[in-house]
Amino acid sequence: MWTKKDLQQLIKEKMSDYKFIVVSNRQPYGHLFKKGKITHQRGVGGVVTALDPIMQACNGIWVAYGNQEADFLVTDEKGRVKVPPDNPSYTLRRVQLTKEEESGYYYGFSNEALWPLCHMAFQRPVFRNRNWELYSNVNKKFADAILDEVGDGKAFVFVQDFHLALLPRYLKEEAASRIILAHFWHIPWPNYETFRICPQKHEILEGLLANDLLGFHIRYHCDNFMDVIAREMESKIDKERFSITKGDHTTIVRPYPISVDFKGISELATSKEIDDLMEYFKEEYELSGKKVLLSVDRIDYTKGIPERLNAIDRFLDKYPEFKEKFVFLQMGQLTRILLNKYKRLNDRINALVADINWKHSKDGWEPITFTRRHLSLKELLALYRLSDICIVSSIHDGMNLVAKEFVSARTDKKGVLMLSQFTGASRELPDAVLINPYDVEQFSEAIYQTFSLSEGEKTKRMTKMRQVLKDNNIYRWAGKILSELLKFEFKE
Ligand code: GDG
Repeated sequence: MWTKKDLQQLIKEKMSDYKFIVVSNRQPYGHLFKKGKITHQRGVGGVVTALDPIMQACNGIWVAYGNQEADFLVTDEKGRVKVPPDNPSYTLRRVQLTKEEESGYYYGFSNEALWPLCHMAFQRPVFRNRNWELYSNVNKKFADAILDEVGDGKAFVFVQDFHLALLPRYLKEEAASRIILAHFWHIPWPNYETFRICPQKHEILEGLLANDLLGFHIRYHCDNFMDVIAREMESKIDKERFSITKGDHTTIVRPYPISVDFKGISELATSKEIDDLMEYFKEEYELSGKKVLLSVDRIDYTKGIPERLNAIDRFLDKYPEFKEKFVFLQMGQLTRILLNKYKRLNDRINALVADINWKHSKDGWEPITFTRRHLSLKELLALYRLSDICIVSSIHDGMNLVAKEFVSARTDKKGVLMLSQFTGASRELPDAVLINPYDVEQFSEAIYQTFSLSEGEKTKRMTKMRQVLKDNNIYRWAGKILSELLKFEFKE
């Protein structure tokens, strides 16, 4: 089993002669104002959890977009600041973007073009030339910052996600012999029929083929990528090694299912503070004596929120005897709200919740409680622990970490996970109750069946899922990628 220590050891032993640079859109720490004073906040999510300890162990450099209000008040003239702020041990180099750059690169090309293109969620991608220009410029800005950090030395660079598809090529064009590159694509990779509509498809593929190692969550996304390359690019594909050679450069393509800090979550979830928070939520949401169904997502059209609400509606149509017996808590954080599609989705969810609650309400009881706010990690864990059923109904999701966090938090081996078959996580967690969010009949029947599972069956399923996540934790994800990356040798 991989641990935080194993990872730190690996990096210390093998990386000492070289620089190690992580690149992502989102930064591991942000600086902001609170009551007039500058304070800091740690980024959430698996990538920060896994890579922050590595960076601390190897004195690395993390390059990311500085998007918080006080970010550049604490850096040097190059945008550098030592982090973690409470125990400085590595360098965060912030890239500064103008409002226009943020709009075109982040909201525009990343989230209006690539996000819907890769998710195949029946949302039409929008390709605007100006957004593409800004996406390319920002990728160059990231490349300049990295090249400045590499200087005359040699570096292993680990790039995150779809915001930075062109970056690998820009780096290799300038310093091919001094940089070894891995890139992890956190969202699905679509099939050829879908990808071919992208006007900038060749530039994107060329960008990604500059990597030495390219990772996706699951084999299916690797297969899709290889197939797109076979049809779009002049290259040599080795299906046994899972590699692509274009010119004199070879890229290895591999699946690495991302995960969560199973041990860390398990321990935190059983603390006294979480018990107190559970009591607080039970009172706040009037949960006593009722079964609790829970969903936690960013409000995004890929997460299948309307589909889930419709399934609850259908379930109550068919089984009205469940009225007053449960509460469905939908926790949702607003994201990308500047984009019209997200505004419309939010309006649609509000309307659906109002309609369904009106239709099924009884003696002051309403089936859905919709809360739109950011939760602290501890609040999140308390909600995972107090719920009977956690529903993840994405219509497409690279992995889905909510599902894995829920299982990790259930040290009591109780609770049932209902999981969309279109999430990467469903490949590793067949003991969840699998659902098709497009099929309202199947989905609503699955809710009924989940209510009827025996305690023994629930424990059996949860025990199996916990074993899977214990072995396949976030440190394994990072360890596997970095071990592979370290096999590459610098060209003389
Ligand atoms: C992308 C891919 C892939 C949510 N609300 C709160 C909160 N969260 C946290 C969850 C979870 C994370 O956000 C969401 O992760 P997901 O994996 O579910 O989804 P995406 O954001 O779409 O992530 C996805 C992932 O990248 C990693 O590769 O799994 O498929 O789409 O950790 O807990 N956390 C807190 N408060 C909230 O209110 N603290």
